[in-house]
Amino acid sequence: MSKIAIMGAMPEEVEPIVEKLQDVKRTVYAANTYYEGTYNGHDVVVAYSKIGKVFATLTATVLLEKFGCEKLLFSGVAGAISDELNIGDLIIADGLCQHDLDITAFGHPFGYVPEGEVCIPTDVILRNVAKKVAASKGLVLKEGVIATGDQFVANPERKEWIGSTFEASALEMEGASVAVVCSSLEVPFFILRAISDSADMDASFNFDEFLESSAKISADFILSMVDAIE
Ligand code: 4EH
Repeated sequence: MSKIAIMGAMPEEVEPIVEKLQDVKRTVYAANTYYEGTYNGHDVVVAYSKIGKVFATLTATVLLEKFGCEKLLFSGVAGAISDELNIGDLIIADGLCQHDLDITAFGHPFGYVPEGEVCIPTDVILRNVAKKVAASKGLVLKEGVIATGDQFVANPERKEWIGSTFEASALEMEGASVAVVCSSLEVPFFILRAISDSADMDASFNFDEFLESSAKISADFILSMVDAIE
């Protein structure tokens, strides 16, 4: 059985997972804390990165390169773009893009830099595991592009622009970093988010109210996925 990394950005996103681990060993490395343990016999390493693309890149890299994880599952919350996503709904990323990456002055599309790609696809096998788990629990899983950027979006115009430019269904601040690290190192990865807000004028208010409950919905699903892998 392979060693699985489970990553979030905020403490609230990983606490429901860390509290279910057995034989936990805590390691401080690169100014962050990593929790190695087992979940129903599966070896896992859990960490939250802190918020944003740079911290997420660091943590994903450490999980793969120092701890030797062979798969990475991200659990957390997101702002909805699609009208079909309500607070508490789960969405899995089929691909991730960086909505704040802009060298359009040189004629490139938004989100693109040379030798990169606008949208990085997630692992199809892990997506299929998620669909099986959802079916067995009678849960609805939405699937779509998730847009990442170093901004908490609380602005209807910005949200619409991200939605139309990248055909994105939801947005957050870490997923594309994980995608860049994992695809570069050829490690299968999966990004799950439960909706905490709609990235509009009420976003910060809704976020504060629903962070904990939505983070828990995502975390519970990720733990069921660990059971279903291999
Ligand atoms: O890790 C960051 C958190 C918000 S910033 C990205 N996460 C939550 C997802 C997310 C999100 N991202 C961008 C949920 N809703 C979002 C939105 N825009 N509307 C944060 C939150 N609380 C305290 C400090 N920073």
